[in-house]
Amino acid sequence: MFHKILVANRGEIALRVLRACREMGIRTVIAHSTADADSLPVRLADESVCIGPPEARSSYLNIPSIISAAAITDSEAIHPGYGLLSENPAFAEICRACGITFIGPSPEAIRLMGDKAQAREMAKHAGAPVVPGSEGPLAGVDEAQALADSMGYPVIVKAAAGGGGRGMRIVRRREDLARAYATCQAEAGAAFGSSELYLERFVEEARHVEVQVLGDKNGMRVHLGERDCSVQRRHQKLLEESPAPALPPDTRAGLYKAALAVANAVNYVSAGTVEFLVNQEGQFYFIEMNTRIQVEHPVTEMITGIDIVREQIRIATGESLGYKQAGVRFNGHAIECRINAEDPEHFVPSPGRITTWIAPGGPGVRVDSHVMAGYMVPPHYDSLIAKIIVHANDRNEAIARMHRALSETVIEGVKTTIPYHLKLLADPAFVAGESTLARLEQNL
Ligand code: MV4
Repeated sequence: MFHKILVANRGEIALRVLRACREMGIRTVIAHSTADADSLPVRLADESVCIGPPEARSSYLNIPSIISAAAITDSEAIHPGYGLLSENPAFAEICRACGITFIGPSPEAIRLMGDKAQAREMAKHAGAPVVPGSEGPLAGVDEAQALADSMGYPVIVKAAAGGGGRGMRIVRRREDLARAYATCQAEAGAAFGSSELYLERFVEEARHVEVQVLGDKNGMRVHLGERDCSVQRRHQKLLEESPAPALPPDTRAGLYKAALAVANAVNYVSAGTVEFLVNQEGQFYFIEMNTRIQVEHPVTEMITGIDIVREQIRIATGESLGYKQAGVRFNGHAIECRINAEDPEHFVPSPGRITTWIAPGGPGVRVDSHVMAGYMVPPHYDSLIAKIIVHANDRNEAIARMHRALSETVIEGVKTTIPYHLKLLADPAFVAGESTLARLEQNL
């Protein structure tokens, strides 16, 4: 087992990784920016190294600084958390070249899945259903036009280097395709340094359902069930739950089989998430694979009792999973609400000082947060300040428990998304388990 791990992240996920290390008897180092010098993760880590100014580009994304911090502290491994450098194949390669273990999948798997057009081909060959669409990247607008005409509208044009909702355009009419193609191409080139595009039939009223997988270095792979993440706004997830409500049993079984087929096809090691769209008929389609720990991992931990961060660390050292699929048991229902320092109506960031912080507690409530009273929410990073996760026997009990937990939470000094969540939990369509991607954006 590792003796010392460097955490190359901030906020609640940095704290989450530190907690796993503590329980495993592993010493910790946190690499942090000047803006986070007084943060809880810095206080709780055994050692800390300041790696640069507030702007992520100069600190949390500064590879030479982070590698130097690992070298001077004798850290054997780096946990990248989510976002930042977590899905950067060059960073994983540099770690490898420097003799530091990157806690995550291989650079090859990250690179392959980072090219969404290639990932789609990969999934198709592995036998996972994909949305009807282009084969690999599009050669040009003429190919896009011909394909869309033959498949029918609406279609969605996506950047191969995008993902997570970035760099995509829905096209509902033939006459809008050429323009959408051109803007998408220009945006992709500017944002990702690659203007490759691919095209899919647009799946209307879909649900976003993802399957958590774990793979060890001996080729053992299991799934940890699914999460429904259909409650989103502008591609930002707001609430996630497991199991997915109202999923037909054969759809669920098909999702698990497809997710494992994709993971097996790339010899996937560590924790990963295979994303699908599920339509109103229960048909499902692979869309992307995320090669990192995800924000919403706690809902899976609550229903399986498996500490996913601990598993990532164990797997990185070469340990075997030590259980088979039948050894993974699912219990009850879990819901996570993301609490952002944002205006709940318009979702614009609301940075500033938190004057009052009363966290919820009691049976079945988990709070993952780096926040405390007096904490200054910096304007430089994403606005997630807490994740409130509840676990209960069934979905209705979990909804009631979440309502109770949010009602006892007091956060003053910044605006938060709590009022949005309280409204959502009382929404009849949500309670009925009928939330789909588009509908919620319209209704709430
Ligand atoms: C789609 C789709 C419908 N059809 N692909 C956006 C995030 C990324 N992971 C995939 N995304 C989508 N891909 C096809 N072929 C719908 C989404 C989607 C979405 C679309 C419109 C409005 C909100 C959305 C939220 C999540 C996903």
